[in-house]
Amino acid sequence: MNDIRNTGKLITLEGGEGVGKTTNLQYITHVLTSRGIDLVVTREPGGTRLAESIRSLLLSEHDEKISEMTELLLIFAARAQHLSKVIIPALTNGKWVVSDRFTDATYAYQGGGRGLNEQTIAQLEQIVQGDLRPDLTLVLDLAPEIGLERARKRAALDRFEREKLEFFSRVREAYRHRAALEPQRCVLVDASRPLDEVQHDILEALERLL
Ligand code: T5A
Repeated sequence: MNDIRNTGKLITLEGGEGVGKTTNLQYITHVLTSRGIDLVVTREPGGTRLAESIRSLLLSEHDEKISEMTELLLIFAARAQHLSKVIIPALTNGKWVVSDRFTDATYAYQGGGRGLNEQTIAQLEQIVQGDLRPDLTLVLDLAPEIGLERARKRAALDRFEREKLEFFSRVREAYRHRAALEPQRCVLVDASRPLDEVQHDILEALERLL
């Protein structure tokens, strides 16, 4: 699917809870727009009205437990909608897309966290995305204890954030594993440092892409 692109690039921002994705998304937007890049900023799960409804379903508590496979399929259903309505049209028109989370989150949360088979995720990735992969993925790395503390201070916890610490340790390991597997695409950023140091690394990665 990479041949659908004109000149647009896909940048994704990843990491566990409260690592600073939203904060740094604003910084990335500022850097790219100040270079005159036409940009679409979006998020997963979500990014379209229908996909945002799936997000609400995924993040809220229900009296019936959502099975791991249901969760996985809902995430890819939201992604299919997001790709067809937002990401692919933007890239085709030469725009850059910056997404707060994408498929690495599925490998980290549903694969690492929930223990679903990586091959199953890879199959769904191929079905839903074809060959489309991000051009750059910034993986913000932080001990889950610190990230959860930051998230707790900010807002009420959602269905994922109520998971146990071991779940988030597995998520972190899965992210680190993916970053190590694909060093050309992924940049692992130590997010435990002050924001200006984190953003220094982000800027370097963006400069390389520019
Ligand atoms: N999900 C998603 C899956 O399970 N599978 C998938 O495939 C996908 C796509 C979505 C949930 O869905 C799950 C994972 C998630 O649980 P989300 O809203 O994207 O949720 O993710 P959250 O991690 O919940 O996002 P948050 O908004 O909680 O965290 P952020 O955006 O990483 O953190 P941010 O920027 O809000 O920062 C948190 C606080 O820390 C401060 C900020 O000021 C803020 O107060 N901060 C720093 N403080 C000190 N030093 C720094 N360097 C700091 N950086 C930020």
